[in-house]
Amino acid sequence: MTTFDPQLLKAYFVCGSQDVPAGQFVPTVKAALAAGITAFQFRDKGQRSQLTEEERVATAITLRNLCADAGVPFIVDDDVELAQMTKADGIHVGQSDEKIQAVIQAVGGQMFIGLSCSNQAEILAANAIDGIDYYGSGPVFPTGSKADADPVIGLAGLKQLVGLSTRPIVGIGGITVTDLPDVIKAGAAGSAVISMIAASSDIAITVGAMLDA
Ligand code: TZP
Ligand code: MG
Repeated sequence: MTTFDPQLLKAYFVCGSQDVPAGQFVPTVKAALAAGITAFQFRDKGQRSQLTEEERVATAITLRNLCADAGVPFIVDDDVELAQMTKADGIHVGQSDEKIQAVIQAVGGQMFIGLSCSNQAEILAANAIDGIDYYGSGPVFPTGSKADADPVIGLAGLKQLVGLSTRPIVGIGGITVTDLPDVIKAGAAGSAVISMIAASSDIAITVGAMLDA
């Protein structure tokens, strides 16, 4: 079990098969790991997923092992069973996913726990719950990667949530290379990104910019 360290939020790659061209999920994550990402979240979901349920589990195991070899925490989005099955280092849930209290009951102490919080009320409610390690807040900017994304909060909104939070926050949503320093200036511990890495023409340079921000 990897203990939680806020530094792992610095260059946080979120990805599923729906985010990359056919057959490119594992190679893209491999390239991101080689480039030095500090965390990987397995988030394979929705109608655009290219995987069957069986392939999804097999791919999760493959990526779990690649992360372990690289010494990078493997985090599962929104699936307690898959997180337990893969002995994930962490799980990330949204406000509308499996209820956070049930997730803490199920896997608290076994893995670290992240919760999406996109407004003041959600941050304040989450602060009062023991057993959460970090918050993911956004979308900071408009995103094309999540159909049901919450309203954009902007850098000012991110800064406000950081001010209210008792826990480290990773910014998410529409973050591009030029935004990275601003996300850190707003007080976030790092950036969580899909397309910045998944659609990058040079993953080593992109991840390098995340680490340097
Ligand atoms: N949660 C809030 S925005 C988002 C998620 C999963 C999508 C982030 O993707 P991108 O491509 O970095 O905007
Ligand atoms: Mg979710």
